[in-house]
Amino acid sequence: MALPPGQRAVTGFPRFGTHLHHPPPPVPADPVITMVGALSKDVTLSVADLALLPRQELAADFHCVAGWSATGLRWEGVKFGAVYRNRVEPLLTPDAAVSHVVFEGLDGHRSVVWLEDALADDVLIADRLDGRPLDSDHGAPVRLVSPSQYGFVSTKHLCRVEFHTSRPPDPDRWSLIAAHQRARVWQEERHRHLSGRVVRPVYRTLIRPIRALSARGSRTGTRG
Ligand SMILES: Nc1nc2c(c(=O)[nH]1)N[C@H]1C(S)=C(S)[C@@H](COP(=O)(O)O)O[C@H]1N2
Ligand SMILES: [Mo]
Repeated sequence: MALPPGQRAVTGFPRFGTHLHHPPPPVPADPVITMVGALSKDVTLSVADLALLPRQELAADFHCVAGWSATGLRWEGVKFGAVYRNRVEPLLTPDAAVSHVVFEGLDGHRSVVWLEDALADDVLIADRLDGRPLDSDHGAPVRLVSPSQYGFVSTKHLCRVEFHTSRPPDPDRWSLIAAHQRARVWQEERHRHLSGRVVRPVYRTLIRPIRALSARGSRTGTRG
C-alpha cells in the first residue's frame, strides 16, 4: 500500500518517542484511565473494564512525524468513540461543547486532539498488538492509536483523558518545532507553521539518534 507523502517504510516497529532513553513507566497493579474535564463527575475506567466494551480490530500502518512508517500492524482494543459515547457523553455538563481532548501517558507525554479527530472510526484505545498484549515498548497497558495522524498523537501508557471546551494551553516542550494541531498524515500536517515538505530533512536527521536512544531504554531489548 502507498505511504503518505514524505514517509519511508521501516522494517518492524521500533520503540520511538519523546521518552528518548527513559525506560517505559512502571504499570500499576490495577491500571485505570481517569477521565476529567467538562463532566459532572470524573470517570475512572479500569483497564479491566475497558476489555468489556465492544472489541475492535484494526489493521493499519503507523507513521511517525520524523518520517518512518511501520507497516501492517494489527491492533486490537476499543474504539475511542465507543468509550466516549458509553462512558463520557452521559456525564457531559449540559451546556459544555467539547472541542479538544488531551491524552496523557504514565510518563507525562500529552497529545492534544480535536474531538472530531479523536472520534474518527480508526481511533482505538488498544491493548493488543499483532495478537499479543501490548508490551512496554509500545505502550503497556493501553495506548491510543490514531493511524491517520502522526505518531505523537498516539499516546502510549494511557492513564488520563481530559475533555476541554476550548483549545488547552500547549507548551510544546518536547518538539523542536511546534506540532500541527490536526497532524493528519495524508495532508502532511507535520508542523503548525511550516509546510511538512520543508521540515522533512530536519526530522529525518533525528530518526537515527532518537531510535537508538529509545532502544537503549527498552526493557525487551532492541526490536524492529
Ligand atoms: N507516553 C508516550 N507516548 C508516546 C510517545 C512518548 O514519548 N510517550 N512518543 C510518541 C511518538 S513521537 C511516536 S512516533 C510513537 C511511537 O510509538 P512506538 O514506540 O510504539 O513505536 O509514540 C508516541 N506516543
Ligand atoms: Mo514520532
